[in-house]
Amino acid sequence: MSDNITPQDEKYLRRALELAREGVALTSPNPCVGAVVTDVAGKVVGEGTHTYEGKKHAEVIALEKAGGNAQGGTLYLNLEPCCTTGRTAPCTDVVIKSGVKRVVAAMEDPNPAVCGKGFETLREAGIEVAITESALRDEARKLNEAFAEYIQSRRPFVTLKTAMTLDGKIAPPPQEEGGFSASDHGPSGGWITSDDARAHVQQLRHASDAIMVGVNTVLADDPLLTDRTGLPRRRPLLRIIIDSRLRLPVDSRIVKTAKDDVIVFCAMADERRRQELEMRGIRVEQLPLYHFEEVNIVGARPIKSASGRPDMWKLVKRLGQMQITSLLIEGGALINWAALAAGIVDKVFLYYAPKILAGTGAVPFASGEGFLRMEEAAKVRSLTFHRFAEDFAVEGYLHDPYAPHEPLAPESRGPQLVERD
Ligand code: AOF
Ligand code: ZN
Repeated sequence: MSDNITPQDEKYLRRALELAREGVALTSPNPCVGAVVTDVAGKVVGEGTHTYEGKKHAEVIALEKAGGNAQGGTLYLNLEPCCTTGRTAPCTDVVIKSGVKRVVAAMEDPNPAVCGKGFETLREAGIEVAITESALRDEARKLNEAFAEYIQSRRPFVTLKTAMTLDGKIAPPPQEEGGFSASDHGPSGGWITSDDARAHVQQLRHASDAIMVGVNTVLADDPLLTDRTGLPRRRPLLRIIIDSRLRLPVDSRIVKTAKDDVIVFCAMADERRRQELEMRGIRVEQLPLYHFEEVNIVGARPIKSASGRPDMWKLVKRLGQMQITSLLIEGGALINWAALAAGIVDKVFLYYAPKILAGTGAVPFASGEGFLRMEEAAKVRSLTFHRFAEDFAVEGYLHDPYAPHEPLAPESRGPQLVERD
């Protein structure tokens, strides 16, 4: 798009991206945006980071700080300036009035209302616009991938996170029934991955609006599912339990620590159980079941075995209504399969410890029927490898959040639904 980007431009763009990152967990449902303004001599005269509560967009904050010094200068941004009126007036007006002669950005705004029109407005006003093609563009796109999904489809960007052994087991064979012993010692079978890998999971939680597990995970591990980074966040991490028959124990750590941040999705709400949970500040919602017979999607073949399970598409739609832009699924095996089978997973973050559990009794990464033919397997693209002490992780995409897509149309997610007899 633009090759007239100097090393100095890259330096200030990098700074804008750094400022944008300071907004993680403070901007949702808006994007993370950072801005830097330099004067005619190339000296920094203003910086800004957007936060949802602060309302003002990053470029407006930075230009206000720069004042008259912006005249003839350059504005650096990780995201295209908006040209629309939302909670604030169009930023393009403010940019034009500021007198900057150049705008350097890392990417287009995926918001269909902006999407190139912001740059166009600036060009029409005689401002030079440069968009980087360097690795900074990829970094910028990754930073706002949840926003990209949400603003186009009004549903959250879904990341499936699992820690497992090299042979794909998430736990040793389950222990006998008998309730959990609430402990701080980690999951029933012991931690799989190292402290370093688990600290990284906290970063994923920090950057997410919601976290979700199946009730079996609560029964087995009694997790807290909180963001323990200690970093500020605008809204508490919403803790979601998929619990068809409301088996969530009232003495679980999740229930005991609930503060308007726990929601249980059930299929059949036993009135007494519902009241027990609601009395403890937990929201209980009924989630429609997926009915094999009712599905009639052209081009996609529904999964018979998913019939009678919570409808994952209705779930993400509901979360979208709650302005949840990102959802982290943390297991277990049944939920992982339900999410993969439904095709709601956008990205996987799979942590591997150099251990082998073996055995048919150990819990696999995803249970259920699985995809029965190699050509049906979920394809994971654009892989990134991470190293955490002796562990490693693979990050990869099942769907591209930047690909233009229809709002909430499962049929546009590809043939991940497979008919079986
Ligand atoms: C932000 N912060 O720094 C920039 C944004 O409702 P509004 O007025 O806050 O507008 C939100 C839209 O503005 C958002 O969807 C995105 O397209 C654009 N840019 N948003 O929250 C910012 N630059
Ligand atoms: Zn704006």
